[in-house]
Amino acid sequence: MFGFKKKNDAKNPEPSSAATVTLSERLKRTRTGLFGGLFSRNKTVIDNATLEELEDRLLLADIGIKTTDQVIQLLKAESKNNSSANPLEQLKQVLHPTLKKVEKPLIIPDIPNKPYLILVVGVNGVGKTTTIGKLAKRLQTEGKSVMLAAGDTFRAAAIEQLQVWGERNRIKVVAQTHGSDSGAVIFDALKSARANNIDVLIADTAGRLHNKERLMEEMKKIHRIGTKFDADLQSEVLLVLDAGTGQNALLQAKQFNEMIGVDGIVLTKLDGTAKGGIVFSLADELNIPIRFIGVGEQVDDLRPFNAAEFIDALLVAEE
Ligand SMILES: Nc1nc2c(ncn2[C@@H]2O[C@H](COP(=O)(O)OP(=O)(O)OP(=O)(O)O)[C@@H](O)[C@H]2O)c(=O)[nH]1
Ligand SMILES: [Mg+2]
Repeated sequence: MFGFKKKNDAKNPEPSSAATVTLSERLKRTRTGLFGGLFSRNKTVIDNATLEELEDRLLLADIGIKTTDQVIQLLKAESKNNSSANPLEQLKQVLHPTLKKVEKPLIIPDIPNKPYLILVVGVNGVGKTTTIGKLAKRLQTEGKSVMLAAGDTFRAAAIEQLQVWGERNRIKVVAQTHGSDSGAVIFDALKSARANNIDVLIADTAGRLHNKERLMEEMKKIHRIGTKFDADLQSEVLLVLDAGTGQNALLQAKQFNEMIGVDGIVLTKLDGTAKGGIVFSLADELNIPIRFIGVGEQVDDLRPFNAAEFIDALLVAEE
């Protein structure tokens, strides 16, 4: 009904390269944790026992109480109204609207006052710098010129880590020394990007400072840099969240959103966790666009978030 594509991942041999690995394989832990053993191909009705089991699993996968209740209620109503429908399809249809409303891809506008600034924020270790590397490559592939700003001046190896991604993608990285003012680095990079007519400047930021309050203060300061440089500068605050941290990710999203306003989310490490259900909580509670998902450490492992594809990858009928 929503154009869900058929996936036959169960029959495929273990693929080797990122391009050939289906999303369903990458989401295996979340998928089996959520729905494994529940929906066989010949199942025609969702009975009460299945509903109870499903409810437990949705909660365990960090889908959140609110979304879980909604799903269970809707599913009960659906199965009453249309008992001959395929339960798997019913569940897909119930889950789809929640994710669809946050399916809003990152589109870089064609603007005269370049660069478009992407400020990448998030707590330490969530995958900011890696996401920047992947995103830079993706934007280059789309024909955009890209520059990076090494705004994480706090962690010792952060600048070098970004420079490695810069070399890999052959793009300039504007950096100063460890410990220098992060806002000044980003301001410098904005000047350089404008002088060189660069389409997109992606700025890395620190995930850890002396304490959480300092981090938020620093984020607010950095956030003002863009408008200080140019009051009409167009930008995106991109929050990176580690799916494996479950409900903590939701909490971080709320904090960053209150503090500086978040335009888009990248949910990383969905390949290594059973807590991928957090995507539903995020969508339901915050309604912030989910731009990308991270499903691995390689450069091609950043995928635009697509609700139907995501649900399709999670709900695969078993023999
Ligand atoms: N499996 C997997 N690993 C990822 C993904 N994204 C990032 N990582 C890994 O997570 C680790 C931390 O990534 P970084 O990019 O350094 O995280 P960060 O947010 O910049 O960390 P700080 O600079 O310390 O704040 C690295 O080992 C990455 O390779 C992903 O989607 N899947
Ligand atoms: Mg980093």
